[in-house]
Amino acid sequence: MDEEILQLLRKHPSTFHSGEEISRRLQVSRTAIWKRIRHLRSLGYEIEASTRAGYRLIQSPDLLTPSEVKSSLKTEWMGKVIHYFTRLDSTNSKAYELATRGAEEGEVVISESQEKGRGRLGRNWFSPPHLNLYLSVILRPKIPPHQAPLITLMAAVATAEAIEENTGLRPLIKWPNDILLRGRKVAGLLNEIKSETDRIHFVILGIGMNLNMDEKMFPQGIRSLATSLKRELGRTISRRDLLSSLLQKLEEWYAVFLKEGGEAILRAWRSRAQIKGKRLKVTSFGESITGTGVDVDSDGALILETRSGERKRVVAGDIEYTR
Ligand code: BTX
Repeated sequence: MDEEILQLLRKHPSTFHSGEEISRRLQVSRTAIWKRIRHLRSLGYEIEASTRAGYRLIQSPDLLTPSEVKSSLKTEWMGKVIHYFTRLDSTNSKAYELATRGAEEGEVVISESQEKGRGRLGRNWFSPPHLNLYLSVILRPKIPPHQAPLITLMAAVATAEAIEENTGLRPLIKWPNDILLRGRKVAGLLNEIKSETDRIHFVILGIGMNLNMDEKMFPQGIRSLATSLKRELGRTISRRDLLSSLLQKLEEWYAVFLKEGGEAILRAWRSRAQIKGKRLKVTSFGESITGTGVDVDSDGALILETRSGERKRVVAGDIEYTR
């Protein structure tokens, strides 16, 4: 019911809507409406109440509720269904569960906080409430499973562009999934896939982005490695606006990928990534190799050349720039 009340109030933001009108439209008592208004106020909505005139929406908080997000979302299909939570273990786990039960392409899981936000390889993603973005998008691409890593590269490009559009900052990408500002991680991607040998059932595109965390809010262990948009810009960024841009960029780049294939994605990715000619140390499945970055191949795997001139192909792992 909260969503319906907000929709009504939002339609004509400067005018009052009488309690009677709202209760007639939603077919509940005026007392029930008053209770919901009180609840909405407790969430940060500023709603003026006048005994004679009724209710009027003055200001919305920066929440990521479906009605808040949809009021600024310009996508055609992505994010039309939003599963919203104030707290979850992990948006990826929830999206995986929903996709297994038949959730459709473009459905999005958003949480204000995560208790067990996940990074890759069993690592954690620090996810305190109301400051950042934590979301997972369900995709059902009709591509062979070996091309799935390209979806990660596609999402990295979309994430970097959404940041740039909202802040003017120019994020770089570190293979395969880190989004960096001044060498520090501002966003990370965790993609999970359910597939058979020749077909993908679904991909869960998990994105975590630091927006409004101050430096002192980061745990000691990652303070020097991580950053937030606020830390870089010195001002607060609207989570709703950034989320809207992000979903829009994802929708656009996904369409490019499906229509034009991986090459278009790789071109955009290469212009933001620092691979070619860089000295790299790659750790993959417990083994480390050092060499010079050559490129990423058409499946999104990293190619590097070792000192002896041998070319190695790495499909998953972490890189460190050694010089
Ligand atoms: P990753 O394994 O590349 O990065 C995880 C590492 O990054 C951690 O070990 C830590 O050093 C550092 N780190 C942890 N939290 C943060 C943070 N908030 N900002 C910067 N650095 C951090 C990257 O994995 C993939 C992260 C995806 C997170 C999203 S959030 C929505 C979705 N749901 C979910 O559970 N995970 C994804």
